[in-house]
Amino acid sequence: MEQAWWKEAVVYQIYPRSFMDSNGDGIGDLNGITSRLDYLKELGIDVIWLSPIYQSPNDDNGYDISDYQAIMQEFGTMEDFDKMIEGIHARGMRLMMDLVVNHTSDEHAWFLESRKSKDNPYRDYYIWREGKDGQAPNNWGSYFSGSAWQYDDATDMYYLHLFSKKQPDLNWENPTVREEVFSMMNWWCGEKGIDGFRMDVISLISKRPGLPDGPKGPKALYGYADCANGPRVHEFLKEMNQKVLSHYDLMTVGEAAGVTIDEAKRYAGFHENELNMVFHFEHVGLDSDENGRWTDKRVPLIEFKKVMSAWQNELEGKAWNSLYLSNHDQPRSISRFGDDSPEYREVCAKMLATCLHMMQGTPYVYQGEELGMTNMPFADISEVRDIESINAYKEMSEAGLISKEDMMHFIRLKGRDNARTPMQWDDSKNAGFTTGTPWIGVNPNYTTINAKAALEDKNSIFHYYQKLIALRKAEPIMVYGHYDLLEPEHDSLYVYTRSLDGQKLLVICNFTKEQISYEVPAEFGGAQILIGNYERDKAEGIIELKPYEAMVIKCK
Ligand code: ISL
Ligand code: CA
Repeated sequence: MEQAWWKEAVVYQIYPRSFMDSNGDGIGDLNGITSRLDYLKELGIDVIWLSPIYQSPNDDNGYDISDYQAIMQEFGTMEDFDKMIEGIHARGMRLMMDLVVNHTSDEHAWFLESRKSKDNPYRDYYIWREGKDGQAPNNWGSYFSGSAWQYDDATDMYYLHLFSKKQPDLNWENPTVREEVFSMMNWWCGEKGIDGFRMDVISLISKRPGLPDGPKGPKALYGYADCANGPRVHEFLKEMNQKVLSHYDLMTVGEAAGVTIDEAKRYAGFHENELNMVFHFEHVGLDSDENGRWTDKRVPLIEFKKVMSAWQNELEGKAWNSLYLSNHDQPRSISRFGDDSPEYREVCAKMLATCLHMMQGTPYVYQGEELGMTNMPFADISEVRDIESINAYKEMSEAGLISKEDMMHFIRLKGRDNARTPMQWDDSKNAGFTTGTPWIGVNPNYTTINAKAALEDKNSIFHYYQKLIALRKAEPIMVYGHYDLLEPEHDSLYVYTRSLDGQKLLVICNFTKEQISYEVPAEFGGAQILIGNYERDKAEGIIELKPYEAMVIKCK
């Protein structure tokens, strides 16, 4: 397989609002990030994916952008940005920026113009339609509750917003919109020297002609906005590749809600000239039901293995995988896929990391994951800041679908704010994140779970991640090896092999707190243990796996 730096890299995601506050206003900022670059270097990561830092009224924490070429005042200045990127490059790391171009903020200059009149030159930058019998133009629902259409007085028409009403969708059918986006991207690459883009909901940019009604789910309040993988999305991305991406040495990953394996081969196919990889949502959809993520369903291991293995096997040789268990939109992986009790949190976090990093693809570490940060015990909706959770709490309870008590329970399990509580740096007030009042509450477990404690403990989760990341640099098989699932029907163990040039790795992960016997395949007799989360000297014949034990062994 062809080698590439972005295949060998490990990415670390920073959610800037919650990472490090340098000036005591309770909000993380760019100087805060710059002050912690040595920490990231010590962890060993190669690339930082930075969630949006552009000017924004913050209806959706920066995913609603009002100026793509200015820095959000709360986060600092363009000089702070230049200093930060210089610090990143000086340490041999790279910077991947979030690109949010399915929509802008309703406070973006383009939209302020667009809404003024039907013949405004910017009118066609967005998606405007007449109402139908005094109702919205179609039945689409917004991801953040309610209709996906907002009525606008000025011209007596509706505009489309797949997310909040402060996030109007851009009209990608308009070639001028595409040119604007491409020239902005060229500016960030050419003038500012960034190293890549993570493209927000890029699978949604091409809307189906005629914007037909979507099918209504059993309990859905609105029809499903059937926008994923629209008819022109690949044409648009090929154009973007030709006009922007191919001119630089970039890493690109498309966030692709609704992407299937076959579609991923188009977005990220080695010879498609679109993107390097996509984020799919199949494994993080396994604990959803007809009410979406608002349920206490857990991820069934056998199905998890099936989904992960299908992506591993079917993209092999054709396209590249991204590997993630958490990000700023997902609950904490240790709480969701594992066990965040004090007894098992550490071994379990190491097990999950092993299971993920040993697969084929580029691994993403979300801030705090390397410390085993957990979900937050939100007691009341007033402690929640996320527009998705707040709107769903209201909508589901008012519709009589889920009670307020149950919604709070589900928000504690699945809400996006679980990932957005401040990074836990030390055991001082506010976890060392800020000297002021943090914009969202700090998880009370910061007194034990924090970076300072982790750095002092050579057996910490942090040091385990450090070892895993270093191993990736030493063992090309970890990057390029072929993946095979063993024991597909085992409901407690995840076992797989990787093979490359006559070498073979065996990865064994116990996903339960039970002790489990497992017979190591004979071909691994005398194999060497590369990494594991317990002290162990024997890994052959019948072995007794401890709770959440993980190990990787390598055939000589
Ligand atoms: O997190 C979700 C619930 O599973 C998704 O619906 C999520 O909103 C979707 O993946 C799109 O996410 C991205 O675009 C949103 C923004 O709120 C998210 O933070 C971003 O990652 C709109 O820009
Ligand atoms: Ca600040």
